[in-house]
Amino acid sequence: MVYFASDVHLGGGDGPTACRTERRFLAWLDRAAGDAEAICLAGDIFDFWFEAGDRIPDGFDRVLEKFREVTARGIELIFLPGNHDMWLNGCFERTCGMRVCTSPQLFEFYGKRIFVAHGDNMNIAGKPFLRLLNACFRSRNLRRVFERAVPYGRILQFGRWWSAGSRRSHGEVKCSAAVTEPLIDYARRYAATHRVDHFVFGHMHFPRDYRDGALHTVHLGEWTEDPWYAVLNERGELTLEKFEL
Ligand SMILES: [Mn+2]
Repeated sequence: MVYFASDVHLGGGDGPTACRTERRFLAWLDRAAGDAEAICLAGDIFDFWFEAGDRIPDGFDRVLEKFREVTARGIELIFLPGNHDMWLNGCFERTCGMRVCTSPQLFEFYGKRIFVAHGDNMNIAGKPFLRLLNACFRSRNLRRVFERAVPYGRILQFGRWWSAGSRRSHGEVKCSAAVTEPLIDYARRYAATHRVDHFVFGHMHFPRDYRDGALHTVHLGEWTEDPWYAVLNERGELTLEKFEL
């Protein structure tokens, strides 16, 4: 089996919410590890993650320990950064044995081709402001300047504030399946020139299993509300499921 989750937003929300999300995520990883060949984490696993040198945000020891446990069992653990956790510096590979993919990926499992992307920068070709913002966010040089100019504690403080605001604004517009349409359009165009059996996207915080002819897109939900995930079975069928503890 291959499992997919995104938008867990660990550390997000108020104290009790963050505790519940962590508890669910650890339990889900345990359950998935029972029969997983691979587990693919498609971004925004953390509400805010920023590594500066070898400094990492505190409060995630249990999660990192669980990642180590999973990879020690020989399960491939793949991480595709999202817009809340793209500032990596090797911790996940070095200390947890994970594989990090910084761009959308086309995986092959059980003879099926699965396109996985967080989904935050897919349809920005005609949007200059978003392109600029995206380039700034991902620029190594700007990040280095920022790291030198701002104490690490302040970066985390700022990031947590920004993440909370970003989640709130997301929350206000997410109530309809329409938010997933741009990603479905992207998938349709991509599938016109590539063989893909299933698409898996995160980012929109709206769980949806969409089929149109041969096109199949699965949109993962957001975990501070309900823990949605997708699973690919050995027959190559991909389904969207809700995790029940
Ligand atoms: Mn998210």
